[in-house]
Amino acid sequence: MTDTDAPAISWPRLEARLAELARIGDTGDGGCSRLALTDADREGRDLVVSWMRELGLRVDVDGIGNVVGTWPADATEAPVLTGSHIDTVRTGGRYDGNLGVLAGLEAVETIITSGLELARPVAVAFFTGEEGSRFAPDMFGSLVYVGGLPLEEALDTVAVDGAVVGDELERIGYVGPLPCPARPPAAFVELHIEQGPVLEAEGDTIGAVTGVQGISWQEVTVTGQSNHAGTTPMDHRHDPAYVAAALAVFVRELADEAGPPQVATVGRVELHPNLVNVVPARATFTVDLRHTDDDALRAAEEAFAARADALAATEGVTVERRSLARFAPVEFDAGMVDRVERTARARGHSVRRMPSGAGHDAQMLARVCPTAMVFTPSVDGISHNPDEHTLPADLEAGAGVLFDVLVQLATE
Ligand code: HGY
Ligand code: MN
Ligand code: MN
Ligand code: MN
Repeated sequence: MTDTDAPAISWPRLEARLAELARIGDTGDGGCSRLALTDADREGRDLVVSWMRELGLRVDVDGIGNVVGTWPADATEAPVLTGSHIDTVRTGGRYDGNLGVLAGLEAVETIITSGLELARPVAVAFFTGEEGSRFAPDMFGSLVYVGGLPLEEALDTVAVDGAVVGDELERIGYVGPLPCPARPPAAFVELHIEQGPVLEAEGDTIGAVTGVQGISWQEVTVTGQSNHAGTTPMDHRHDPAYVAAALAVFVRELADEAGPPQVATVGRVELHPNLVNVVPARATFTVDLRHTDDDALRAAEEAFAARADALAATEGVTVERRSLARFAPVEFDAGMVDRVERTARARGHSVRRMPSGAGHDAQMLARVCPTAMVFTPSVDGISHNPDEHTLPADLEAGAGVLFDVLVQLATE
């Protein structure tokens, strides 16, 4: 699809939609905050759904709030599906997830206006709660979509702020009749920013993503004895803050010693009662461990558990570990990855085959259909940060590759 008379996406239209969606939950510093199923998320959903309806797509909502826009509207066959997520972390950027949904919408709109003869329907989706930061696990909606989490269990999930998923879906009006799990699409392709430093460092424009590394999220609750900060001798203390801090240092040193691709993050820490002159009663924190090799990931989990138990014994506290998410590494369909690479090269782009450090809805869709991802570079490798940025030319390049891959899959 590279000759001059071939249909082409409209970058100005895509750029305008990215900017309009970014205004919802705008944090004033270039970023977005639309935590899953909050009012800001609802506003973003309503805007994207209005664009889907203006295009004449059939808009289906399933029981966990995933939204799929299908063309033709009367299609009954399994579509070629694209999409991503529009929920963000609290300090999110404007492209994480949003690019994949809006570039997918742009591709579908271009397919419609070009009058291309389709062999199968096309569709664009946004999945509920991909970030997993308000309620876990991440890739929440797409996991239910593919049957990896029963709908009833998902609806009963409690968010970090105490809200219940089912109540939140009702509140924002996104409980739909489409059954979960969904009928598998014919194929799935997701465009996403890399969110890391590799493409920029290597000077490549497109990533042909080979798969997604394994993810292990735990919530750790350390319970000790609250006491007076001034009167309690150090050898009388059962201090959860000390154990939490020691474990945060442990996972950092574990990852430093293991070297790439092992990564480890303590992202959320809460102390109770969280007061300057009280030895805490309780420390609750999260540990995010990731690795491309599942055995290495399991070894890191086991080392963490052993260290936690040893510290609990010496400090006289209890440590409870609760899994929030555990996904083994995923390999994408080799033929689909080749297709992304071939298509990007045909457009004259430099392409790199690479695994994804971040989790994505595509890793769930890979369970039920041939799946691949297209990456575009992240400036300074920054993401989950208001400074998240990708050059317009790279955004347009990614959207063009996505369009070509979708057209191939829908017309062959
Ligand atoms: O955590 C992740 O990798 C994704 O952003 N949900
Ligand atoms: Mn994302
Ligand atoms: Mn993200
Ligand atoms: Mn993702």
